[in-house]
Amino acid sequence: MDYEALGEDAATRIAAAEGLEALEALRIAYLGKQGSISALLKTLGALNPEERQATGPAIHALREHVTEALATRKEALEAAALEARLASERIDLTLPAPEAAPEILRGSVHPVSQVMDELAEIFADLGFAVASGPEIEDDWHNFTALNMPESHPARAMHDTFYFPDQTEGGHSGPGHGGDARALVLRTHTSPVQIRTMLGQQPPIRIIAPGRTYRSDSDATHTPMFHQIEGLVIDKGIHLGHLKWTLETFLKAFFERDDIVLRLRPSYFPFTEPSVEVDTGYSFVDGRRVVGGSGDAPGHSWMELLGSGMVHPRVLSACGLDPAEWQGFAFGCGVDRLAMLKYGMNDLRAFFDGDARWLRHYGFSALDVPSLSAGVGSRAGVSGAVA
Ligand code: 2NL
Repeated sequence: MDYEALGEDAATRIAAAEGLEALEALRIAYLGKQGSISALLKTLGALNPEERQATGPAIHALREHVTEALATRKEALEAAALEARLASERIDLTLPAPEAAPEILRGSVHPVSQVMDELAEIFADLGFAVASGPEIEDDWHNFTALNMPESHPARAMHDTFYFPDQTEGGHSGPGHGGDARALVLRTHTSPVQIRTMLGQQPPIRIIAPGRTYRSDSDATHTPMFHQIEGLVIDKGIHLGHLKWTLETFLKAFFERDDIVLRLRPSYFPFTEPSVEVDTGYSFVDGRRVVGGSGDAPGHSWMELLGSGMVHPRVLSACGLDPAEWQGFAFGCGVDRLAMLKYGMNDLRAFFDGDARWLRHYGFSALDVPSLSAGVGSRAGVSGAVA
């Protein structure tokens, strides 16, 4: 028998198989239990050793040839099927979603992004630029320049995520602070302000919104959260400027004229004096609503942000003469501002990526915050996409 011709014939049929099902039928016909090649292999057992030596290798080569042809064709058919699927399931993201598009096709702006845009708009009106910097910081910019030298107790309060040691003979990790090159995930956006002071001459007016990280996780803390800090450096700056700026900012943000602030003495390593800023609020329909004096009937005070006059040591670390330049700084959680304004009660849901939550609390991308139109979304406190 001409096994080679048999093999060629089989290979031709296999290469012409139109689909995976047809291919499988051919595999069974040749190599299945009742297959023609399987039958040939079975005849080998009945042969004497000489005959087996003569025909065995040819039959085995035939099986090899057919097995290989099957594998090659299978790969080609599968690749073609994938190509077809990719082509048919492609979504053209450049097309606008039609009015009746399924909800899932319509994106929305996350409340954190919305609030950051609102803050940028409010502070732009006050002459502040938006500054940004790396989320992976070195120990010097995150701590040392902010008057938190090695072994400063406030370092421990930050629950820092340290990177594994990068340098030979260097060290990093809790208890090894002070190596200026050690890398951390920034615990606040203050290093952005440090970098700004080092990089440009005063007067400086900036806000630094962005992601920050602390090794902390419970109902009110997520390992990643968002902060906004503000910094003003100029001549003759005092606490009065700080209070006016914060009051103006909060009135614009909450879109209310009756915001009342209470400044309490506090402590931060990077400010002196340091003040904690409280605002009055009351409960309306079971929701915390900012406004009024915390001393008014039915009202209380809640802490909203931390601030103070920039510590002379921080100015010096950034090459500024404290006798010539003064400034104020403040810091506050963006996630918390969003919760207060738009009424969410669980911080963790912010970062679950649940599309239903995003549909409920998200904002239309076309609804850009502007002071003239009202800095909040037109969707207002309901926060829903229009
Ligand atoms: C808070 C308190 C604060 C600052 C942040 C700051 C930055 C520089 C110099 C001085 Cl470069 N201060 N930032 C000042 C006081 C308070 O944040 O409770 N944040 C969530």
